[in-house]
Amino acid sequence: MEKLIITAAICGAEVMKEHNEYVPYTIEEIQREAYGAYQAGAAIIHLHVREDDGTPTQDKARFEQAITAIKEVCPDVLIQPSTGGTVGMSNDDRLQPIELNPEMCTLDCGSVNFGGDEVFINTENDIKYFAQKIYERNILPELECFGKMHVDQVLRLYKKGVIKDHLHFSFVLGVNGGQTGEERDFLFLKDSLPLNATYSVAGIGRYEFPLAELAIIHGGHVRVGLEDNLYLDKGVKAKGNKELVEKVVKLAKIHNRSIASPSEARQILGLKE
Ligand code: KMH
Ligand code: ZN
Repeated sequence: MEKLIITAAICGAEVMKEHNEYVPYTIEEIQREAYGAYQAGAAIIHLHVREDDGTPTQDKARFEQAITAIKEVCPDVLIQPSTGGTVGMSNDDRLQPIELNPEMCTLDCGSVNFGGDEVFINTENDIKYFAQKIYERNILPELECFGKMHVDQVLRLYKKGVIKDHLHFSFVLGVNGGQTGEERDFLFLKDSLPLNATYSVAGIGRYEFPLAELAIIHGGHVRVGLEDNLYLDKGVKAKGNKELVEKVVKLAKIHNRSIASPSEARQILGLKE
């Protein structure tokens, strides 16, 4: 089986220090959390950034500062800025970090309710616009799908040539308003993919580790981090992203799956060194 790529979603845009004190806001905190995750075995850092008071931002300069700080301590790690930002941001605001020409970034492949009145909007035309801007710069998009209909949307756009090889999906399951993260959901999604695609699974909240284990067993890849889940165990808050990545590494050992270095992750994803 392919080596396991671990992505650490270290920051997010919605979770706050009130939820877990280790959620990073400042550049120094982002650097600390990225380094801890990398030391534990993460090959990819899925990156959101904040103002010092925790306000989410897609400001290009702030991303540049964060990426520079991360590269100082883990020069080879793959950095995957979010183009999702947070609910309510404009498309061009969300797209700012791609101007830094990262190797990867996210591409959100459909709309989803986020609870209450919040809708994370990604219309078909939005997806086309993001795809055009991302491919123009030769960036590999991670195709974020919050449910099966988003996977179907990607496959339709793939047939039309809007979305291109290499297809690397991220199933984000268990969002309040999205598809749940039970085993049957996972199997349904992974079995819907073309054979040449790769995928990673991000389970929200209590789904994080059960889905990580399923992905490990079935040859997929895994995303964990404070963006998705604040707890190491039931009732026990994680003391940072490092602990969450360490737990995945332990699960991988149990199932005899080796961990991909950033360089091996690049090979698996078809990225140039
Ligand atoms: N914060 C969510 C609204 C992404 O990074 O591309 C969107 C998100 C997805 O986190
Ligand atoms: Zn994100």
